[in-house]
Amino acid sequence: MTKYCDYLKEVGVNGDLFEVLCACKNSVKEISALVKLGKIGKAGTENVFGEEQLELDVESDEIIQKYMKECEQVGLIASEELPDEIKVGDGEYGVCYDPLDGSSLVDVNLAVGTIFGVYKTGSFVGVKGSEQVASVIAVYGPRTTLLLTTGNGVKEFILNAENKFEMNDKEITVGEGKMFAPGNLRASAKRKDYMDLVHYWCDNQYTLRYSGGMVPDVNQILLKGKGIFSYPGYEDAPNGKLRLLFECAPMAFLMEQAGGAASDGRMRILEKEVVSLDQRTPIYLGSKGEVRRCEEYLEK
Ligand code: P6P
Repeated sequence: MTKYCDYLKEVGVNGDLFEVLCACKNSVKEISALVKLGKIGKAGTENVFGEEQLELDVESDEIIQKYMKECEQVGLIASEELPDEIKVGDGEYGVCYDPLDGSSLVDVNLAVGTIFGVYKTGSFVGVKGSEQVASVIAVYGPRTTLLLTTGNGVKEFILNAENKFEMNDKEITVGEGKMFAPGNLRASAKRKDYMDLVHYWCDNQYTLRYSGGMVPDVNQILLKGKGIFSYPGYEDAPNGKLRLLFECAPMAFLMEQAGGAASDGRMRILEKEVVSLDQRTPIYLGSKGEVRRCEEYLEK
């Protein structure tokens, strides 16, 4: 079985980027153990979005910060849990991350994840998702897995009994199929266009697969090779809830590398410029046909 580091070398990822992606991988191993055994209480603090932080949010962020600061190839980090980007060294790589997306699902024992976007940049403000050189998501479920792209397609790695990530040889591509993950369903009460789209999926007997955790929900679409994840905005939150830099751009890179698509309803997620770290965006992510359907129904 091919190990994570061996795969990176096989696809020509070596030197500085290799070290950065090993730092991401090593932080995931520690967070995996934390999720299984860590405390699930409240931290008594809020993140920059005004969301109450759990101890797991803070501790998983601290784990990633530790590995990024130890990696001399990383010069800049930005975390969904921190107010600003932080210069951590002279490295040429910037790593933005959501340390534990969906952390509130841990106390009901549902899967959660970590999201990394890797850029060669001196600031995240002004970048576009298309400038990412790598994207990694980790899923903490019955197993701990990684999905990685460096622009050479998408590969899954599974944490084994020896605490090593082994590659799954399965080809990861996304085509058409009847599976939907309709986020922000409450918006359909105020948006007839979203209600009409949900009715289309229901009338055509699509299989509902929505957990409330973006990482496992999108991971499922990638591994099942079909489906659509939607999270529109509505009057209370015109751009929705999901963050362009920390969630949507890394997911969009993975989805496009698997042959799918990612749109805000009008344009590619990867073409959207990051104007602020806390920028939100509607997102429609999945097979090309389903993303096109969302664009036709929703963002006229
Ligand atoms: P809602 C988790 O809090 C998250 O950021 C994503 O992982 C998930 O897709 C979304 O929010 C869920 O939002 O509105 O369904 O609670």
